[in-house]
Amino acid sequence: GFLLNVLNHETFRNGQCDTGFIADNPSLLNVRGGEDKELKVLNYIGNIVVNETKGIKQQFDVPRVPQFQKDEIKPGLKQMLDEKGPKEVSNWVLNQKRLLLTDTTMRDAHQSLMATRVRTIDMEKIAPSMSHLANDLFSVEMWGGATYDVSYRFLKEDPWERLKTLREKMPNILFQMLLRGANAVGYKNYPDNVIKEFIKTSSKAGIDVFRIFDSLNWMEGMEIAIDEVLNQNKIVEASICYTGDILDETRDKYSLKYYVDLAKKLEKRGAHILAIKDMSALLKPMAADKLVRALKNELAIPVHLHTHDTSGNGVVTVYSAANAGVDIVDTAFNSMAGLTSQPPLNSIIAALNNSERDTMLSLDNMQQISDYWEAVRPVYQKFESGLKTGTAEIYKYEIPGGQYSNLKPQVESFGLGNKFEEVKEMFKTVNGMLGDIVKVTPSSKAVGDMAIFMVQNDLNSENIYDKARDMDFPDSIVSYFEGMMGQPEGGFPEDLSNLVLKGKEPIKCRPGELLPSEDFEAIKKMLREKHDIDGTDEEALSYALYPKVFEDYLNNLKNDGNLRLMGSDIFFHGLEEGETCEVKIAEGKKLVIKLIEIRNTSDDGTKDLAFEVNGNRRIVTVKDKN
Ligand code: 3PY
Ligand code: ZN
Repeated sequence: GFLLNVLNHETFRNGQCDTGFIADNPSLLNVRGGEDKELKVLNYIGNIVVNETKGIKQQFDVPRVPQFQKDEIKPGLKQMLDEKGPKEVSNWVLNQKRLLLTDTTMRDAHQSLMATRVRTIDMEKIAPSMSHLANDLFSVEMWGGATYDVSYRFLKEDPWERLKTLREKMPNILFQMLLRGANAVGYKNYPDNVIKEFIKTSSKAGIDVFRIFDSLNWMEGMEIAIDEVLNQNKIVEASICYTGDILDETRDKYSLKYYVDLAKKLEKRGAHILAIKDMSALLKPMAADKLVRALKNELAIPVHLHTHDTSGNGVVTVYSAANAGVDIVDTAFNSMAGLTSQPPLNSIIAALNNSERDTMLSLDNMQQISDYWEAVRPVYQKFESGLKTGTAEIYKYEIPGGQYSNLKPQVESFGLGNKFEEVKEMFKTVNGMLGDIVKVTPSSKAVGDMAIFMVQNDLNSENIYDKARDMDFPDSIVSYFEGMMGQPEGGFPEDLSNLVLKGKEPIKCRPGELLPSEDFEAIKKMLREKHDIDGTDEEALSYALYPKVFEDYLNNLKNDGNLRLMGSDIFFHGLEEGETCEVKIAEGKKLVIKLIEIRNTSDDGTKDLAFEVNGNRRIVTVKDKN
């Protein structure tokens, strides 16, 4: 086995093998070669124990999966959509008196609370219960936004597998995703054929409702996506991204009229539902009343409110919108709600009981699902932002919920850990320098990157024009000024544009018109030859969207094996001495693993760990990186 491993190794076949080769590739010592899933699992756990937890582990409760009567799954809105099409669903929504709810727990809630780290395994366990107990939800938002990238990059799992697994286990509820218009699920514009292929393939895999937005509220940035969702006969939920404050008459760039005009354009273009996307929780309760009434007056399609609870005013905003006639609102199960996440689903159900907008959802059923997530959440503690209360400062800073939980670690990663306050202040300053723009992925990332850059280099809105003349700006802000994120309301400020672009001309058209089409057949061929995978539509798309992230993921799979069925407590926290766990390595295949002993570090900087696996003793040697 060992020799075969060596002979088959790419480096060896390429003739680049030297004496350090085997030491650098300890996986070659897996006597059962690539098939030794068992050793891969032990290596993975060993590395977490030695290099992250040092063997210290908090105990976690086992989340209780709610019970339900195992009767037939009731057909839901998903069946209505499949049988009768999107218009019928949108008309049905308009005819409801009750307030309809979307649950965002599997997407925005964890994106905004714990940096998007929730793994598929924790979602799929609760999915059948959702299908039985929560089938009166309007939809479940469970895909898109940052989940696609994070899934590959940090969780080492396949987002397509997540989508298809959940689809199978929740066949009656509408699946909703967040699509960043021409930026798809990425941070830059992609060629038109990538956007179309992405929508086609994700429709096939199970997405029903596409919430489409443009990070600058630029109509042209949404059109390709809208047309393709229409083409697929799925629900187009087109968004107006809310910024500023329509109640503040001194700040009139984003007025009520601005939003209503954009909403009417989107309806005319074919939207089945209009989303108010309040990504930064800036929509105050009275503003929600004003905006929803105006939209309900002017539009013939349902209005779906998306907001966050960062300010602590989220429930009041939802209540106010409900009172003004909003059709659907985004919420998250209580244990995953509040702060930078969505307002709390269970509380809203209770608040509206026996009122005209009674949601008709069962509080008892919903409580059981909330309890499940409450037990899941502590495993992800290390990804939480530390924010403990709502903050009214969000009205000043205008930082999106999904960005807030990421900005702090991002600031820390630049060695500016003590300067989070300065960076937030600078975020506001940069927004002013850009002429007050809509800030949501990716424009919000450009503002955040620029803020960090300015704090890092002691720049301010005055000295920058002189001091930064010869500096290279962050890629995202360069791309913003090049026009590669689209055109902002009111255009680009000239001085800053000249400073950042250093003479380069920005584009005025849609970036998609300039970007050459992606050659999917060539990508598939490359993937088959280089990585020995099937080269499916999904894989080709992942490469087209995130070439490096996807190839790193594929290479990681070869080294670590597929760990997606490993429980998250083990995946993130390993084991402690004496602890036993079960690890599923494939459907129906389980390892019972006990960590017997962590031995001292040897002179060569490695540590031996003694395990017992299904009754057999195994020693694993791990490099101690400390
Ligand atoms: C995303 O684009 O991921 C967002 O959640 C924006 O609000
Ligand atoms: Zn959001």
